[in-house]
Amino acid sequence: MDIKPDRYTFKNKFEMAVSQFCDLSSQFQKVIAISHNDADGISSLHLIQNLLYRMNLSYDYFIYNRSVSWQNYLDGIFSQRNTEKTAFIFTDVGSNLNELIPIIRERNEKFFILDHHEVESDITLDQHPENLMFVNPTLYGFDGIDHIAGATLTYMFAKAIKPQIIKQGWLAVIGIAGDSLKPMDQLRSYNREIYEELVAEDVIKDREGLILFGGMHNSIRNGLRYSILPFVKQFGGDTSNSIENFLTNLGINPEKKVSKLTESEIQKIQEHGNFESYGNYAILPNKRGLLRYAFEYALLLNILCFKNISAAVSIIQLQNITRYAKKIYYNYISSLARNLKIISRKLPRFETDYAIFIRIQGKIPPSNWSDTASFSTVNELFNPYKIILLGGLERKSQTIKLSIRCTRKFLKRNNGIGVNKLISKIIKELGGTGGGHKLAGGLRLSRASYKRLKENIDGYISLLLEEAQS
Ligand SMILES: [Mn+2]
Repeated sequence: MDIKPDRYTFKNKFEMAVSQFCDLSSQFQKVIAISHNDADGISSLHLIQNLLYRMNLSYDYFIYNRSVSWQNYLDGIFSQRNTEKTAFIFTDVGSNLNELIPIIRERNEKFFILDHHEVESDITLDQHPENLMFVNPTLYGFDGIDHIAGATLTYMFAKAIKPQIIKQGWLAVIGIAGDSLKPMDQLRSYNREIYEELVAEDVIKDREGLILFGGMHNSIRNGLRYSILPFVKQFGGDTSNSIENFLTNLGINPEKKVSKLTESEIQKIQEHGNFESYGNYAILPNKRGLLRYAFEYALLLNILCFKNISAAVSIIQLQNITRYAKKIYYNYISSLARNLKIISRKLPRFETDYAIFIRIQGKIPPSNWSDTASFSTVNELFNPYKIILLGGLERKSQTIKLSIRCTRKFLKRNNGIGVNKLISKIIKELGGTGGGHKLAGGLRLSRASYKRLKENIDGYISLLLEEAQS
């Protein structure tokens, strides 16, 4: 599974893409940027827009949310002129080459794909069509989360063409924060290198302290209440006075900002609150309020991408948060903290050697199932060596709807068998619909199949493990 990244070969391909884009740019009459609908994607898009503006190229942009096939999506964008004077740049999307290559082969436009998602294709690089430049570091052994975010790759590309892009490097840090969900001291490889470069150039500031992601901009009282990374079991989602009392007893003003706490206050909070959460976080000096904090900014963008995509695209240009966005942010974060509290304390579960089933129907609204599942795994609220299946009966369809998650620890222990492989196996054995990637996915099943799944899940996983070994 673990291969050492091949920097040299990756760098070669990367530089080829840069020089090809530069060489051809004088022939481009229009560039169409397509990016992913999340914080990393929106940051990548904004970096590309900055680059194209500096190159005096005219451009359009589109956001792809994977709800339709690439064929359907691009049919709506392609122009009849079909000319090599148009270029497409995909950022943070575009690695589904099984779908994309047959489409690109039929076109005359030039395609540049800069992505860090796992490649879905059996087509080897030397079989790529000539009008495609495909740059994806995961092909060379890099990890698409820890080593290089989509916005990191986009930043490197844009900066190689226009060095002044460094001033926009804060966008890459938002992409990293949104995709990695980790304190900045845990960054590796290119993510780490560009982060250090941006700190050295004063584009961003690196701070060390108590990490309560989701509430870094807030008072310590709200920080403990709304933090979703870590979710602090004793305080998260709490609406009583217990956080105030806890802090006052320690001699700490509950209204003090998380970022202003002293070392000794931080120590006391961790010791008496029974949690450990210390590390580095990024500050964006040109922004105000919540937007100064890279993680919270990224979280806000991720939320807005689902609620209101144009608000997401516009807030990347703003210095300060809007009232509208603030309201959405607090609604989201307070319900997520409440849901994590519910799920970590009360709910009945059915546990096997490999899996934990949790019924949350009636306790948590179905629209929140997916995020609750994700953050419960990231926070390791359950045994990280088991797959989590969270959900219940959906009334209108009378089917069982499940959000399925696993951790990297699970993948590592089980030979790379993760959520997507399990889902395919279940569908093959029991029917149903669904899909996903290694760490996360969703599935719909009949009630009868769900019952059989609970009985047979360990058998399915054992079979997958045997197949992986042979
Ligand atoms: Mn990404």
